[in-house]
Amino acid sequence: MRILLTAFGPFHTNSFNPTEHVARLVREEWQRADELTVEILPVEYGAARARVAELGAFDVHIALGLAADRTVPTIERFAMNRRDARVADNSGFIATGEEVDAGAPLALETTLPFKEMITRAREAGFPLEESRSAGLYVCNTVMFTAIQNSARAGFLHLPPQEHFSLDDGAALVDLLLEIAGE
Ligand code: PCA
Repeated sequence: MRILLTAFGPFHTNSFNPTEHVARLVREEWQRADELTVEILPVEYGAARARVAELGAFDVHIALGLAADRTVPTIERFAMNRRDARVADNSGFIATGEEVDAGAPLALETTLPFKEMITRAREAGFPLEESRSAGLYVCNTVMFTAIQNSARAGFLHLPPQEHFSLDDGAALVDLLLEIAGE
C-alpha cells in the first residue's frame, strides 16, 4: 500500500502551522510496512495543485491543513470546484471564484471512510467532527485534487496547537491512515 500524507507551512497571519510538524512526527514514528510519502505543500493554489498531481496516484492520500478558527479536528466531507478567499495565497494571488478544474463537477465527496473514522477516533478518545466543507481557500483546492488523483483521499483540518497538541495530532493521523488503508 502506498500512502501520501501532505501538510502545509505558515500562511497569512499563521506563522506556525501545526500540520507540517504533525506530518513530520508521523513520518518519524511510522512503523507499518506500508510505504509512506510525506510532503509539505506550498500554500499557493496553482503550485499546490500542480505538486499533488505531480506526486501521482496513491492508494491513500490524507491531506492536512490548519483551521485557525476551529477548536477540534474536523474531517471534511465535500471539496468544491471553486477558489475564493479574501486572503491572498503565499504567492500574493487573490482568488475570485475561479474553478479548480474547468469542466469538473461542482463538488467531490471524500473517498475516505469518514463516518467510520469519526466513530473509531472517538472510541480511541480523540475529538473528531465532520465538517461539510474545507472552505474555498488552498486546502479545498488540495482536497479536490487529492480526490481526483488517489484512490481513497480526503482532508483533515487541525485546530491551532493550543487546542490539540502535536503529539495528539500525530496519533490521530496515524490512526486515520490505518483505518483508510484497511
Ligand atoms: N490551511 C489553509 C491553507 C493552508 C492551511 O494549513 C486552508 O484551510 O485553506
